[in-house]
Amino acid sequence: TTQAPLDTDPTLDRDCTTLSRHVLQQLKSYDAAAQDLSAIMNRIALAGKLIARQLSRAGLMANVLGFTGETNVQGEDVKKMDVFANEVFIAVFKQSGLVCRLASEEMEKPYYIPENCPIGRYTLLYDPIDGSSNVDINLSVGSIFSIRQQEGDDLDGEAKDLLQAGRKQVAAGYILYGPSTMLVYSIGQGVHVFTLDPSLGEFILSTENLQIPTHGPVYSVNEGNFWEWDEPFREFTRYVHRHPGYTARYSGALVGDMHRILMQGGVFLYPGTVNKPEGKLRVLYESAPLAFLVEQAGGKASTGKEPLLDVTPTKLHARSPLVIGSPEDVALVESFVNRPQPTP
Ligand code: P6P
Repeated sequence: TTQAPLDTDPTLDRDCTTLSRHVLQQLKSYDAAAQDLSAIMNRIALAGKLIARQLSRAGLMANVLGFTGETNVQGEDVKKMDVFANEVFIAVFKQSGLVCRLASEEMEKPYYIPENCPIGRYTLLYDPIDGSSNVDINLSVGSIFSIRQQEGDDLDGEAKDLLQAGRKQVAAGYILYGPSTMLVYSIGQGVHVFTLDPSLGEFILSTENLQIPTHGPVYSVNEGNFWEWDEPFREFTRYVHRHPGYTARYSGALVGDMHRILMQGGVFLYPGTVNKPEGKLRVLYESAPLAFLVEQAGGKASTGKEPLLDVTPTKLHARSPLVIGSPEDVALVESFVNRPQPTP
């Protein structure tokens, strides 16, 4: 991990690395593909700034807090902020000519941008506001994004070409709306953290080549579901209860819980349950982008049984169990899952 010099103070006109410049530096190229990716990351940063601004005023504006009264394709109650954030991503990409489709948790089918968008452009998969129930109690929430190369012409509108394993992602990351707004991304060359400087309206590089600790003290899981889990996950939880080196942290919002694990080490789990063996988190725009990022930071991500990035979803909103974080801690969870189970 390379901590950007603390004296990087833009007002002193020192060398502050912006996101678009960083992407081009990473790619060591200024060709069209590099320019496109840099421009896409810039658009994502713009979406993040617009969402951060709306969140900062949530308590003061009627159309930000609370529910819309509708339910989304997942059957979940839709928050006003979910709708706003989803529309922000569409708006910032609509005229960009950079992406051909956007697919999100809030839309049953992808949003198409047919004009000036030849085959071979990009597709954006995203969760516009993950953990939106935290908005009403002023706790951290996040946006998660995954960028893929569009393949095929998808005439039937079923977006089957999106049903690819996570290893095919071109870029992925998240925006964390916390005490400060941070954008964490990777284009396959390490993980880099940008902090929004509101006085500049720019995301400035704050940590380059972030590496997750090989082991950490945090385990992050909703133990309220304990009795619905398969036995191996219960066994893992009993193990950490008995070992003083672990501490439980769980905010109910994936991005904040994931960022803690990335910075301090440990493991986040959302196991399957008896009623929902595939778990709750969606592969394409929650687990896979985070798995891409964590592997780039030297961590691991799996379903408990197989690497998460090898999972090929069968439908747009497919879910999978998730075990993600420090390599040693993910391996510990997997050791419980892969133990020979006593025959019933
Ligand atoms: P539970 C938020 O709804 C979310 O999708 C993730 O952000 C979070 O990790 C998870 O669900 C929380 O789910 O069942 O623990 O409330």
